[in-house]
Amino acid sequence: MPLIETEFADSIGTLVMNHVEKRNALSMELIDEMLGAIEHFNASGARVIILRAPAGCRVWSAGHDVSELPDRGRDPLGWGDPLRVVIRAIQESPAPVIAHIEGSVWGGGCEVALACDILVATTEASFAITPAKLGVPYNLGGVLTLMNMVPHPVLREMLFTARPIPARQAFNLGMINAICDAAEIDARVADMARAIAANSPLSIAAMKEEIRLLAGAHSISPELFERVQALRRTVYDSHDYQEGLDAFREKRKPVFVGK
Ligand code: KGJ
Repeated sequence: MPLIETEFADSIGTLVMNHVEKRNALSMELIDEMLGAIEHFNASGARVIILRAPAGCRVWSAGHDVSELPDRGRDPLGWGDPLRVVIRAIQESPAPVIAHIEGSVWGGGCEVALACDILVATTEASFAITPAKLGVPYNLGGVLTLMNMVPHPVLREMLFTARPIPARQAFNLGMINAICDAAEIDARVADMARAIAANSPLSIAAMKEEIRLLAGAHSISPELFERVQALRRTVYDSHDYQEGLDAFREKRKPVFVGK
């Protein structure tokens, strides 16, 4: 059974993440299907891509599939990790990607949403960034996606408390473009998609790429990069990282000791 549904009409590609039993946890299998759909939309000349969950979903995405995170001793969010790959596919697609968000959004799911070009959410939606609940050292590219979208004091609060913020707060902070009732969201997103699809795709693709390149234009010395990687390595080598994974798998609260 496929884990996604797709539709392509009027130059608008719609990708529905549809693994509701696992709350759209971003497993390799789900991400492989998402990548195939994005490639197909790009090759078919899609002018807009809509990324969504099924109507009425309580969880938009539960984030990285925790069962696929490696045990202690290996970087859980390296360059080839499926979450990193799908984030790049969204950011590098020439077509603007609209996140159509119903339900709660967690961890890597939150980064996927925030990597989209435009976010429209229902008033019931919420956003939580939860690596600190698992003991995961988030990677530099991921932190950059978040820093480009969330005011830094709010980002620190979200990262350090791992608590969800409601869609209305995200809207007031400018993290998302629009909020509306669930009954209206399809029409709001369709209206936005049609407006984009009617404009010049070449102009839009160039501007999207310019924004991506400029927003990522931070230079970092090899020494600093190696220092950050060493910091992260200390985290994923730790007892606490393994404890976070074990606790999730055993459905219990983790006990972190700071080692
Ligand atoms: N990974 C793997 N499996 C998951 C995940 C996940 N992230 N989330 C949910 N599942 C699985 C559960 O293990 C259940 O499997 C099923 O989905 C339904 O979940 O026991 P099974 O049926 O085999 P559950 O918890 O019964 O559903 P709800 O009670 O509706 O709760 C939904 C929640 C999304 C609130 C809850 O599942 C949850 O807290 N999930 C984890 C959310 C999270 O912290 N995700 C961040 C993962 N980390 C990251 O993305 C990253 C990048 N990081 O750096 O940490």
